Amino acid sequence: MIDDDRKSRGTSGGLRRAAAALAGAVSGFAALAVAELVSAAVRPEAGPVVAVGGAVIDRAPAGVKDWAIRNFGTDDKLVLQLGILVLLALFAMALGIGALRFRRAGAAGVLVCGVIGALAATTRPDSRGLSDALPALVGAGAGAVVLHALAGRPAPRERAAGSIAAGDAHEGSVVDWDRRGFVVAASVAAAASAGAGVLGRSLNSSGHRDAVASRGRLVLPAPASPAPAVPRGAGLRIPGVSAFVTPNRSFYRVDTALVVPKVDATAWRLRIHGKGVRRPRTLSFDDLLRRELVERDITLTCVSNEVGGPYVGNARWLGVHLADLLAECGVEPPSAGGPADQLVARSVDGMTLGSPVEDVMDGRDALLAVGMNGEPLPFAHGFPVRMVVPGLYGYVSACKWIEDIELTTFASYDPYWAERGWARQAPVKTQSRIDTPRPFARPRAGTVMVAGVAWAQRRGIDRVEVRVDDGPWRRARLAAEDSRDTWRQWSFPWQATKGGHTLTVRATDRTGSTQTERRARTVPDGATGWHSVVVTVD
Ligand SMILES: Nc1nc2c(c(=O)[nH]1)N[C@H]1C(S)=C(S)[C@@H](COP(=O)(O)O)O[C@H]1N2
Ligand SMILES: [Mo]
Repeated sequence: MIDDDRKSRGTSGGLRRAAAALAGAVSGFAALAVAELVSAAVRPEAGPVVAVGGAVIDRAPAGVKDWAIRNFGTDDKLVLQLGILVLLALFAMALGIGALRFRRAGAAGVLVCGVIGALAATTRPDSRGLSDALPALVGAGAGAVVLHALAGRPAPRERAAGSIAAGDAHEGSVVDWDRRGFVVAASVAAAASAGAGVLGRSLNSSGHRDAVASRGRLVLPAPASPAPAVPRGAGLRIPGVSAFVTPNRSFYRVDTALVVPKVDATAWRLRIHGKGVRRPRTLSFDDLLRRELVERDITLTCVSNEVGGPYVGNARWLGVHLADLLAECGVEPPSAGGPADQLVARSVDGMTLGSPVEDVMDGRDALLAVGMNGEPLPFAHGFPVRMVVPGLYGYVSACKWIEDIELTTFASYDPYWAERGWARQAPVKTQSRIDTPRPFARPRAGTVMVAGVAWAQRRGIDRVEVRVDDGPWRRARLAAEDSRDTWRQWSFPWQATKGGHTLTVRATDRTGSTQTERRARTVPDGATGWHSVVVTVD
């Protein structure tokens, strides 16, 4: 009898705690759903998960971006958002259990979360002010009300009726709480939240309708200066080698945007101003399209690309020469006496990237690009306009969703990544990569094609060499060169013998300098070292 009694007591206490955790989870869900709905009225980027995620990214020191990219690749943002949701869910459940004892404290805890979300939203670089605090605050208010209401439910019914002395109604008491009332209230709250969340989601995406329509309508003008045809033989027909032109859908993506900005091209403006800009200008998208368009093949590389890594791609860009536009605004490079040595590009999401004015104006094809591989820029790659500067890593040049160009100096302003420990100036380093065979492949003995890509934008690739184990360096066959600013494919027919082997590659650029063997991390200005692949020949 005693045992039975204990058992029923334990079960009832466990059930109450489970119900309380559920109440917490439902109130957290309600808070997020209402926040989503309010963010549709304010702007999607002010939603608390996006804002907190963005704030985490902003505050992550040098190396953390790298670590995230290394471990999660392009899924890093998904992982971050899921992490925030899991933490929130756990915290909400803990608040629910806490509310069993201290009903007000539970609700207060939800409000504290709201304040954190509001602070994150209003301190993001793209914040539009106090209105950005609304989604988190209103959401938390709704969550607090739901928790307060639900936390009253698992109370013993008899206590309210006064039939049991207060002292007996402690947790674990065998008296039953109002289960049905709780289940009904929790279900209603969850269903209402789901409704609010779905409505918020759909409003948020329809807010992007104008942007999507402006991209859909866009017909890119023909270039006045088309890209020279890619020479025959620039792309080797060797299975496993990266395509010479990287298709847009497989082009790597690296940015801090948790929500891809969707900009309406018809409302887009670009402002050019700052030190030494004698004739500041603001351009519309049509202003840009009316200019002479050039088309160029340019290989873009991320500073976070490890030796052998995937963050490099080659595309055919369509755009206007940035140097011409700057010259029209009266900008002169430092070598001609101009006072500004740094060009800071700012995106609609508040990202800042700084390039040397000298590089942008030295005659290279520094572009304000509107097209990528024959179509308007995809949203993820910067629609409607982005910068592309051959020879500079993306983080110091390739501003996506650009809306502002300010001429300034390196001494007076640090853009986003420079503030986080990355180099202020970062030309692309000469690199090469083995695409095939893949690491740990098991090719058959005989002729095995070793092949891959090498790049040294602005300088061009002069030579690629391959070494088997500790043998001599031997020249690989170079595919035809498209331009100095594009990567170059190479191949090496290897007479493979049975056993384990290490294949290593190195490139030499046209300045005569050979890719260094010295291993360097990606922070602060790009990885160095030789790429090697270990295979077992059967
Ligand atoms: N607005 C914005 N532009 C940005 C970034 C960013 O985070 N935000 N990342 C830069 C970095 S680090 C790189 S390598 C390139 C990558 O361009 P992609 O995503 O089109 O490949 O974009 C650059 N432009
Ligand atoms: Mo990058």
